[in-house]
Amino acid sequence: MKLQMLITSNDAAPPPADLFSPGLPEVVGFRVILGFHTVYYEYHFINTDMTWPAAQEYCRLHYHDLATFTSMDDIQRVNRPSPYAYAWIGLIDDLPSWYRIMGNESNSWVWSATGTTSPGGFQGPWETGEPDFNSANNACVMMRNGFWADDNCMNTNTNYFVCFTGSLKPGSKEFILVESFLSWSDAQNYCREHYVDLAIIEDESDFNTVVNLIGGYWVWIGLSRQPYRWSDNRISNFKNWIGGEPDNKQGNEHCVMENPDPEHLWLDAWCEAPLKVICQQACNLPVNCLPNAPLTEDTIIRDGT
Ligand SMILES: [Ca+2]
Ligand SMILES: [Ca+2]
Repeated sequence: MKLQMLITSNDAAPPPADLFSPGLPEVVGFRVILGFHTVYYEYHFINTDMTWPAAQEYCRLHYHDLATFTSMDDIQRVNRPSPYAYAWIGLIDDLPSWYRIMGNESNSWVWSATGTTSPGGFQGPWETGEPDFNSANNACVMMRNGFWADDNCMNTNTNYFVCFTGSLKPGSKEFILVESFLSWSDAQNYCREHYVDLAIIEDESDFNTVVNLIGGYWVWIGLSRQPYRWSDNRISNFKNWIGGEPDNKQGNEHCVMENPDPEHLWLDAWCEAPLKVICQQACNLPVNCLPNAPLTEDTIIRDGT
């Protein structure tokens, strides 16, 4: 929220006049970039034990948010006490955005054919205990016995799968059962090459058609997700996991902490564990940040879609 206010307040300058000169033909749907905005972030190590939700609340109240790290350089910028214990960072596999819900967060379920959730929020019935993000690698969805379950996306895990052809218009899709064992990604490639994509199931009609088609087979459908997102919703694929992590070992490890080793490698852990915290503060210009604060920067492109 603070970041939004900060961007808006810094964007008070009018856009270049030539972009909005009277008499220019209106271009519908054209994307107009209004300006670039560089945001700097300083990190603050909080030497107090808190759960992850309490840490998020604390950082949002006193700073900007929990820390986002986009590089090793960012990680090395934090001034940490010595010695110190594990500390929460802003990365979370946010349960309310994917557990039996078709949410719109960056770690929610999306359909392969559209890259988005179901337009009407439709989801099939999940098996008891599913989805469970088992072993921190269950992020692709299969159907079996009329229910959905998340399963291992790795190449060694193969199943039959269902493609579709036709259009996305309700009632126009035709589903095809492919009786070959492929991983979820290979099945996606196959469907895109020979049909349209892996099956997208957007309503009861689609669902019942697929149930009747597959009988007792276990099949991949086109649903998957990218686990983890940053508390401040910045997009970064940078990860710094320690070997063997994340593992969601207890089935409840949805929050991410760094360990005290020199590389500050990451582990997934139970969100209610009391740990130290790393917050971040956003500031407009380096001179607005605290003196001697370790800084990182991110460029925000604000557009006028
Ligand atoms: Ca599972
Ligand atoms: Ca773990």
